[in-house]
Amino acid sequence: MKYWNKTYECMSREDLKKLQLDRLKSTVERVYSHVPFYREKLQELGVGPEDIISLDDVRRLPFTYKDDLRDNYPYGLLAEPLSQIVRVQASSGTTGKPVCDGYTRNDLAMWSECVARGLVMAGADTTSVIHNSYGYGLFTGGTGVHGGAERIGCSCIPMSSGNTARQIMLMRDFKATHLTCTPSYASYLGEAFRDAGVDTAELPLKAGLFGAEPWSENMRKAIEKSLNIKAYDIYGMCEICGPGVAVECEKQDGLHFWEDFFLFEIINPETGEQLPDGEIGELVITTLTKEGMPLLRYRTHDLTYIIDEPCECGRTHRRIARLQGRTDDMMVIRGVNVFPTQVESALLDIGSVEPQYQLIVTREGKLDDLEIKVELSEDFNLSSIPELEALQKRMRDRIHSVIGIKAKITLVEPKSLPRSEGKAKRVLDLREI
Ligand code: DLL
Repeated sequence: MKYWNKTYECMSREDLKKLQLDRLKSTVERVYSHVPFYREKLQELGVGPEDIISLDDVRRLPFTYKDDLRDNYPYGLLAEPLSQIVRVQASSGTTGKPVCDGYTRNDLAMWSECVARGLVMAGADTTSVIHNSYGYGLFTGGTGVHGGAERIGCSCIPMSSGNTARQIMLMRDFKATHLTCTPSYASYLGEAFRDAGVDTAELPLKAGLFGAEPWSENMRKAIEKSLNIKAYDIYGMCEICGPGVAVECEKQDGLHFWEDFFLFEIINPETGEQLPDGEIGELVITTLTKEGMPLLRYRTHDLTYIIDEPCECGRTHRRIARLQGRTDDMMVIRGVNVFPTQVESALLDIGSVEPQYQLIVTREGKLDDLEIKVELSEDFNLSSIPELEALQKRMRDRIHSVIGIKAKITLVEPKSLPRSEGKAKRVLDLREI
């Protein structure tokens, strides 16, 4: 088994917890003395740094919400003067003011350590060529993977997103061994290779690290097949550092989150109460070493659960399950909670379609309607009406049994839905509520 940093990745649980407690105490001290926003919040709750005696005391700390970051935009939550901040990045939101983060030199070192651990789990070493198609810019995908790849000493190709024809040419020419991009773009690249008549089995490409948006296990299978690689899940967000907060190991059974740098809790999003391991809820993250913008109990809105079982890979850091969606991208249709990934999984299970779909929600009077547009595979016999109708029926039935809603299934021609180069936009909610 290969590790990037075995001492830390395989540290005993006991030592890891001690380290976490020390780091939690210094984080609380740091924000108490350097960030007026936190000092006020802590004072309101009557909690001081001296009250952190065990890891359970994290529950006494205040939550931090995305709106707190917006209200203190851009530098209000920094715990260091700008002279110590060496980089500022922002979330990928396209409207309004972004949510941003400022990193010190040590923060960037922590971040590249997280990504390096992940890249090594996906088989990377100094001989690897990382074709990095995450966007470079304010979005953390490009620079985040880049930092980890350079840390290891891989050859990193800073492609960024866009210009798909050029991407596939350079992947071949530069002999990429690893691809990093969103899962939706990976699936588009698979299609582009096929259209260009390239047999992906002949490429040196071995693995990919895909994240920044929710994706299903069936999407993983589709990408692994079309690109002939192993596809790993990588998770993170700008407010914490960027990609690498949690990454899958070679067992591909949950994402290890780096407990020497972060404290994870799962809470009931309604009540704020902590939930036991194994129960699904909202992920809340406290940073343990961050200097630039340390965060206490950051409400991610992402839904998952903690897997507290030893992993065969030998790493002692616990895992979270594949992200199930966000509390805010859950659609409520006719009172039923629906996540786009549930629909994705059901559609791909049936086959004969591409991992390209769109959910359109409308409201007629008081009733919601869900239309699912899904693209047929090129090898499907488009001229056979009975086959098309049978496929439509199978999909309608499957969707009904998975989400409990009778959706209208519209099968569309191959390549007719818009492709995404970054985070895919799968839902069009046209209801005026
Ligand atoms: O998406 C950072 C990133 C870049 C992660 C590249 C992985 C790879 P933001 O733009 O701040 O940062 O968006 C963060 O994206 O709260 C999740 O809702 C979602 N997300 C990120 N990774 C995954 C994943 C980057 N693996 C938000 N699965 C997060 C599901 C993900 N959702």
